[in-house]
Amino acid sequence: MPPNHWPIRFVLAPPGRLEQAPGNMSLAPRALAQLSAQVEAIVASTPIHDIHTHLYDPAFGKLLLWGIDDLLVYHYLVAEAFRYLDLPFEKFWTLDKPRQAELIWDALFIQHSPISEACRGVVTTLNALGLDVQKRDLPALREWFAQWKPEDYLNRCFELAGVRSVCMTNSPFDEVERATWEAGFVRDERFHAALRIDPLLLAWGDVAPILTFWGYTASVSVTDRTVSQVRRFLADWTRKIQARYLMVSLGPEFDFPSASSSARLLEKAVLPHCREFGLPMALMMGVKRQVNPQLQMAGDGVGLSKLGALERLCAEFPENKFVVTVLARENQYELCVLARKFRNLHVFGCWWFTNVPGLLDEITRMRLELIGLSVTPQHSDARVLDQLIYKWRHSRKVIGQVLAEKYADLARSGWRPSEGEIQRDVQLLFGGAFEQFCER
Ligand code: FIX
Ligand code: ZN
Repeated sequence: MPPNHWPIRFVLAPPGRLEQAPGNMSLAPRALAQLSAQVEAIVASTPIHDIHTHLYDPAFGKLLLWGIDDLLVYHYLVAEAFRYLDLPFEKFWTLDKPRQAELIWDALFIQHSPISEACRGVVTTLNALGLDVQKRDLPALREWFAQWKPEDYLNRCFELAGVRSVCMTNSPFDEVERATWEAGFVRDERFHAALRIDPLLLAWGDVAPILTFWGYTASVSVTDRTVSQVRRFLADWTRKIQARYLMVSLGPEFDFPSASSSARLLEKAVLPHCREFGLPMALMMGVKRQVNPQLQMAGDGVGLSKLGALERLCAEFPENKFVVTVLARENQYELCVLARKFRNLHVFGCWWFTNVPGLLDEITRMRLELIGLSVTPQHSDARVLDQLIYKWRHSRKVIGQVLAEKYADLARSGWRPSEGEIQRDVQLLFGGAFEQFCER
């Protein structure tokens, strides 16, 4: 059930009341300020469908992370804390979660001001929840969180973030997650499923015997029989979880066409499966996994993707839909240009290291200028429920400012958007364009 009210209510200026400067078509500064306030208010209050998160339906129990300790041990903060900590990596990983959280709190919030985006996010979140961050009192914060029941807290976070629904990341290769799907449960309709298939495409040599063990007899060489077994596996899991799309993250080395098992399985099994079920294939391109394995989940980096591979996929498989984000800043422009060429390509999100205000501003601006409203400028990638609050508050702010400038430019050219038109456009940016793309 979506929350029945949103945290921020605005009184919007009635449409058609923007003032024109006398004697020409340009708007008076007061009218421009009014327009900008109207746009930012609509952006701040439009409910969001968050198309990629690592959050779980509450039925998954402990897999749904929330609370101060989980906020603090977020891998973005682990990487930042090690900039200051002298502790050996191995020692850190032997500590329990509360102790790790204390070390991170001390390094990033007490010994230094929490300036970085991920640190500021914790502060924004606590502040939005009504906690006094000024006290810098971790035990008091822990006590406050301990009073909550997960289901009430879930509603509170969705409400404060203005999120109507989220897409999970669901891996049949995760033993804990798999057991819950196998056992069955009553779905919370706010949580949509996405079938994540990284191991299948990226570690086929290890996965073939696992599929065989699960009853899908597959060999390491990509034979016709193997392809049909992989398709049967994908079909079973797509139905079981009611997947809205399939998804993989790819390293900079990914190429297409290629003799690699990734490229061959994608072409022969995954894309035909997506066509059969009418589902998009999401590609998250440009992650260099485990650049520093000592950092564990915090140890992944970035590399430049070969977008020629994506160009060929879009061109050769017009019946497939691709939903794509790229991690490298240097790939963003090429991706936008590709989206102008291929309507089976939907661009989404400022992923991970690009989810910082400066890059979100730059990338959102470029996307709006090149592909208009046929884009999903942001997803949260939240791993901890409470992060929905800051990730969306911060993103809404930047997206609102960029959009307000774009409407102001239009208004200066004589095109004044009505309130309804702005609402329609913002709904597209916050999940509507993605939903329309999926239905095409
Ligand atoms: O591959 C992904 O979905 C990434 O988002 C994650 O692997 C990454 O750890 C992350 O949380 C980035 O925001
Ligand atoms: Zn992710």
